[in-house]
Amino acid sequence: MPTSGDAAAIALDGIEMRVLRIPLVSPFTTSFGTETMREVIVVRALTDGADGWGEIVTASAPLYSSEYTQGAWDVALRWLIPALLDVRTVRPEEVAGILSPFLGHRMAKAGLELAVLDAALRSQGRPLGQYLGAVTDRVPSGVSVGIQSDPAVLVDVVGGYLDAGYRRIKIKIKPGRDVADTAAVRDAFGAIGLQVDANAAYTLADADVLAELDRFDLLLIEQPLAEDDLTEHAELARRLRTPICLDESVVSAKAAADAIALGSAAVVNIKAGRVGGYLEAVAVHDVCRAAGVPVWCGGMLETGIGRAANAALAALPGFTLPGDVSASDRFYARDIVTEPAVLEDGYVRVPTGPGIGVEIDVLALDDFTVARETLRR
Ligand code: NPG
Repeated sequence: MPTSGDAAAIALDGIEMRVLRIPLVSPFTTSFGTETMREVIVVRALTDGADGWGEIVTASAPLYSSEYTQGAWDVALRWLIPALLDVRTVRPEEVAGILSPFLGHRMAKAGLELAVLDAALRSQGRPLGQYLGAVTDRVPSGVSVGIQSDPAVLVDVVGGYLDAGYRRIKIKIKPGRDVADTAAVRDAFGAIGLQVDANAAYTLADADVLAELDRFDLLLIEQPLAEDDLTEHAELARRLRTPICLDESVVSAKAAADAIALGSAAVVNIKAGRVGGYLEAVAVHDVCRAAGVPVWCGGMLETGIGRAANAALAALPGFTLPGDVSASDRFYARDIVTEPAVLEDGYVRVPTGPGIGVEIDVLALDDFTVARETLRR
């Protein structure tokens, strides 16, 4: 939990939700599919003072996890928002407890909590980074590179990101597109910071193929096995030299503690959406830090709202590896904030303004909005 004191209580007058569809600058392919469009929910907490903004990072289909945009939309409007409006005067630290009777739906809860947190911190003129416990004013920026048509194209694409200044490369892998892709990037660029992400595409039967990746001196291999394969990840860890990092499996601070105790995770990817909010993300950070397990900040193709909040989170002291906190233009030609995150010497700045520290570009927000609903008290 934040050490520097709780945030203010805010009086919630209502909550607005919008579904946005924002085109990606290039298709993004993972082991579970290709996206050309980001479908995301933007949340606005309406108060008597400053409004607060949050983002629900679900994708349109339940392929990364069980959550998806229309599911989040439904549970938020039907259950989560009414529960918050019923309490009305709420502190950000109370949001998770108010929503806890409703099981799962962590991304939906995280987006709502962020909107309340942003409103509360704006009312106090207090930056999110300071509230969460940030210790730096900029974070090293890594980039996540999707599966390309072949290894030569992958090398071209990675070269472009290295030229732009990214400090760490993560490539997506899947069965049949692993060893050759990784070899091509390692051979082309030498001793860059390189890691791979399987998005749960393998089973323990693939251990021998995954062990072939050991020779590339990767920073880590991310989520090789299924979300609930904790003991299998521990078994795999005994067979690999490459550190195993968990993403999908770590849905809470408790899950992080269990994974560490079992030997399933030597590194943890922290995504606020996946664990139910930025406050739980800090709790995951604290668990990992106490255990000496390095963490880094994952990404869910956030708009400028979540991207600003991720930069603040990634500035906490346990984030000792570069995260997927890339510049906005890695994904978007046009963002929905007035000052999208940019890359400066391979770093992204932690916003210093109140709350998430960025302002909404209302025209862009309206242009990308495909659905909109407001619940009021
Ligand atoms: O930089 O925001 C980013 C994307 C990072 O690769 C990334 N995200 O599995 O971590 C992941 C992956 C992802 C993308 C997950 C889309 C879910 C949806």
